[in-house]
Amino acid sequence: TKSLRETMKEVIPPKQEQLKKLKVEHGQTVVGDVKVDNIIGGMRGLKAMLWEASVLDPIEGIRFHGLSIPDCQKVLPAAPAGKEMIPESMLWLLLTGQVPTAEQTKELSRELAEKGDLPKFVEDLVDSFPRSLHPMTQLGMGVAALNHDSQFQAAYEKGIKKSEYWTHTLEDSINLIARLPALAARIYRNVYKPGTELAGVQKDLDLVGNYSNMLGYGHNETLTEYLRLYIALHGDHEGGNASAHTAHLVGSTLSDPYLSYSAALFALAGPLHGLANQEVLRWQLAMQKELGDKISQEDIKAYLWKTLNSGQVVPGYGHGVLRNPDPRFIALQEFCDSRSDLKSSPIIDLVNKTFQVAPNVLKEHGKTKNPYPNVDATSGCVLYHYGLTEFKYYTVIFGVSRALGCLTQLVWARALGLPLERPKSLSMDALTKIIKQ
Ligand code: FAM
Repeated sequence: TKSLRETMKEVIPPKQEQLKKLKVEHGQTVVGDVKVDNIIGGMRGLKAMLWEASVLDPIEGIRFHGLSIPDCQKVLPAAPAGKEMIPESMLWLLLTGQVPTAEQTKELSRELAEKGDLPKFVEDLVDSFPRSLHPMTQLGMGVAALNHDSQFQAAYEKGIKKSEYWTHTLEDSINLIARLPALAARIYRNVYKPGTELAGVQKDLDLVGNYSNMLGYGHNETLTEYLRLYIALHGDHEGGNASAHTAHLVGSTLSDPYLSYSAALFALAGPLHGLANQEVLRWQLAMQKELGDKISQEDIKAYLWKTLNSGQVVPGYGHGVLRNPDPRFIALQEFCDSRSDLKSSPIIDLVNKTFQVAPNVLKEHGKTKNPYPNVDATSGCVLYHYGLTEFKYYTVIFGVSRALGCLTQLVWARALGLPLERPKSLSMDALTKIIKQ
């Protein structure tokens, strides 16, 4: 069977040809207009970025190299004793556009475990942070510090050909993904369980098997399986979202993958993006506390209106692109439905009940373009159910996941020789001048 590197060497030349052809034959073809609304509206809907691994359809949701989430759940290999697709098989798909075999997936798991230990100075750095420093700040700083060992940076300093950039970018990306569980678990231990022992990386476990074990949940196979699904599902969501776009922008300066992904993590840390999952749980628990045990649809409706009337957003609802319930939300709901303990969990029940009411309330409210749940409407609840109740940590798990897509695109950006990103900005006066012309 072919290795990941051999597969990449095969799939890159046809893509380079495709890009060359696009440039030569269609370089001047118009694919859309730029409206003033796009410029002042956060560039919504503007087709202005190349992103190979996934495309987001407003109705169908995300597709990874053409495969929908249910497709991926059918074909992507699971952990040896598990059923859910694992991040390794998703990473292989994102990078190569091909579905890996069980053997290829296992080999990637083995490689990641082999490379999973943190350098001592990063352990010391993370241990020196105050416990009160937000876990996302710690993660971003830890990832940036890992660039001490960047192969790309070392090779660039020595002087390498542009055509070789991608190989070093790939090595850095694999090393970074391998080290994320140990880094993220160390942050969890330091902040929430200080003084307890931290398990080491086990060479025979898959990436999330190790992560769950280091978090102290290795004994809980359902939670470990959930984390596998969650981390595989969140791996990529097109290029325009804030974290992916940040990684791409920073990477386009030829910053190494560690620095690029560190920057992406700080975008993920914003409440309108990755921090939403912590907000959802806080909000649902406050609802539970206020409304008590027997909550009716009318109660939920009134609570939703109270949130909206106080000028706040309903966390976990709405999306920059999606205009339907997020298929990632559906996949996580199905996971819960298939396990009796989760099905009867009060917090998961409340998420379900909210889903039955919220879209109509949001439609009536009339502001959001998408009244349906996004993935964050449910993602934290299973963690909460199994005792991983530290909300502030949830975005870190998202951050372990999103590395798959952001780093894949960095490899492709280097393989395709994409240039420095540099859009044109305008002042309002300059814009007005153009309008008057
Ligand atoms: N509750 C109340 N109002 C909402 C809303 C919600 N869930 N979602 C959007 N709106 C409002 C929005 O604030 C805006 O109001 P103003 O015109 O007064 O500024 C209006 O509806 C139009 O917004 P939109 O075009 O529908 O959404 P955007 O593309 O601007 O924003 C989100 C998208 C996700 C930031 C937005 O829907 C939101 O704030 N949702 C709640 C937070 C959340 O769940 N974020 C998670 C996103 C997730 F996918 C992720 O990145 N992890």
